[in-house]
Amino acid sequence: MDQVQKANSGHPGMPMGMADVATVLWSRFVKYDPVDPAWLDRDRVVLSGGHGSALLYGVMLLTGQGKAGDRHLGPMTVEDLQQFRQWGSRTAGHPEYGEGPGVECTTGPLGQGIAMAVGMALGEAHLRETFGVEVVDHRTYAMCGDGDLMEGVAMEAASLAGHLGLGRLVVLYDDNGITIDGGTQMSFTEDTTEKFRAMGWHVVSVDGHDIPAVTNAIAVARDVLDRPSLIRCRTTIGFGSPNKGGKSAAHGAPLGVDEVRLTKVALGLDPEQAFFVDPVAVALFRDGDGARAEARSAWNARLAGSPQRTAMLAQYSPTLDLSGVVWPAHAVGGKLATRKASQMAIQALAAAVPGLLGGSADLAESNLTTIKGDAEIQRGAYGGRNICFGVREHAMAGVSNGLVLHGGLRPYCATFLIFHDYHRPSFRLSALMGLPVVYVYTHDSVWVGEDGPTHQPIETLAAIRLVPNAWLVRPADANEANEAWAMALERCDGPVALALTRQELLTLDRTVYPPASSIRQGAYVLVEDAAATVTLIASGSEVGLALDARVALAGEGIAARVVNMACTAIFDRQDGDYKKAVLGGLPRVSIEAGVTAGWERYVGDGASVGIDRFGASAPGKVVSEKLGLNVANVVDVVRGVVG
Ligand SMILES: Cc1ncc(C[n+]2csc(CCOP(=O)(O)OP(=O)(O)O)c2C)c(N)n1
Repeated sequence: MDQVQKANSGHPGMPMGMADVATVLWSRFVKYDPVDPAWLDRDRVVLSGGHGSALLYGVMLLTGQGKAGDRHLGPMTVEDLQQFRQWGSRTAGHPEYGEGPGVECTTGPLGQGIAMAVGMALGEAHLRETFGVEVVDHRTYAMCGDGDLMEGVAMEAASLAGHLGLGRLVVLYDDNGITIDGGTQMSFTEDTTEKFRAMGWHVVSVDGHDIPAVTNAIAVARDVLDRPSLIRCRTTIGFGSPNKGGKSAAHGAPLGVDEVRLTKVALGLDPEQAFFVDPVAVALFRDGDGARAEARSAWNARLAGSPQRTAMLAQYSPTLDLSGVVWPAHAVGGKLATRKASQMAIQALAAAVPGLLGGSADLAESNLTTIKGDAEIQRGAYGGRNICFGVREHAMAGVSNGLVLHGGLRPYCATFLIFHDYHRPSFRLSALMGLPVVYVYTHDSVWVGEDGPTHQPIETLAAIRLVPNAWLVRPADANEANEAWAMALERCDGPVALALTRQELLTLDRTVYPPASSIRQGAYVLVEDAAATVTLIASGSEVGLALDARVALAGEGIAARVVNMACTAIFDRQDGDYKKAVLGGLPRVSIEAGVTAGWERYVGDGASVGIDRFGASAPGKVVSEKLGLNVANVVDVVRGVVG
């Protein structure tokens, strides 16, 4: 409460209500190494209700965990707590991944933490089966509130965790009956116990302020290994506060100086002292440090003796060596959908990258993402690399974030491009945390065809490009699809979205055009022409259209250059000279099967051929023709620009 009071901003209620549970959890159960918060075999603890961050920072202070001298993972100090929510501090309003020990992921958007915890538990199960329980032997805990359990993403993830029987996942639910607007009777009255049981979970209910009861519940949950566990901890929000305890008033505003004083008195604390760290509390947390150090050295010894040691440590390396990949070769003149080329690339990569795993939200047959010859991950058999996410796009992305956060794994997840919107909040977190999740988006334009406007992405490419630190790569042919995959797996600091076609694209002749690897610069000049009076800029499937339009324009005496803009985010980062050389000084026309918004940045006073309306149900070729993605329209627009 002192953190929140000093910052004059934040959420005291949940930290005070869950302090008892957190104390039991960390002091009695969580496996961690005090000197190395990044120890591979530590238990993961996710604070899904990120608004309760003050609790996590307080616990970290008491555990004393931290890597000395490390700006990000150095031990939490009282000064850190005093800087709660201030510019440049490690104690942000909501926990931010990499900022401080014990922050396993960024949380705050409710429900995401549950999905990430499921991903971590799945990652642990997979790696345990791969490398053996001697070296992979940890658990995942999550703390959540009513808000988390109301969110759809958490329900998708809980359903998947129940289906998979992730027994080493234990969720501690702060069942305080309070959210911001008041009591949960206003909006959340289902039987959570029965709901989770129906999803295949072990569920118990305890008084969250009864230390022995909480201890027993966690101990029992740890022994239930065939199902995830939900422990409903009945708590009082703002516990100890005489006037605000149990009320939504404690949720999201400082208690106030007077109420802090009254609360301290009620809890038997000295009201004159702020940020008081009770040595008794410190001892409670640190008494077990000797045993913790022993556990860590025993693990070290087991790892040293394990035949899997080299392979395991290699798999945990954040950078991937793709030099051994035997890429599929695509001959000139062939025609291949880039989703099909991606399927071939996945097989090649899976043979060389053991940490690669992933799947689709029930569209594996369309996204073409299955690793052939590898097993499906199912209940009790986690060693395979094909994940059946079911129709759960949102949890799929959250779980993939959790898989990366766990370490040792490079996940991809797949759906139609149009359903990016179904998991955009998790995609945003991939970008915010800098996690290299690969998003495989097929059916990337109105060429989807007969399924109609519900399935035809129009604004989606532009929407993805708006997310900071995300790369959207739209390869123009099969060889560029190989490059796009290589870019995706070589990236270590953020997500890569691959936009791939359902329809076939001509494989470009690289003896005529620059190599496919040129897309690594984001954009490149595909066709230079000294006589040109216009530059056509296209992405993905529209590169072929630009080339066709160039031929037609030549017939009218208009010479055109063609630029392939595969990834605007990477192009934007190139130096000014390169950008100038690519864009050139001529009038410019962009061509992309999506909204024209965003392209003004590249065409300036030029023009954009695109689709600024929803699509229509008809064969793909017909839809794209009717909506102006055809040679005649491009020629018309160019004529308008070059006069
Ligand atoms: C996706 C999302 N929607 C809304 C919010 C805003 N919000 C933060 S906390 C909260 C209420 C959460 O209630 P509960 O989980 O019961 O937390 P408690 O009141 O017990 O602290 C809301 C609506 C959010 N952080 N994330």
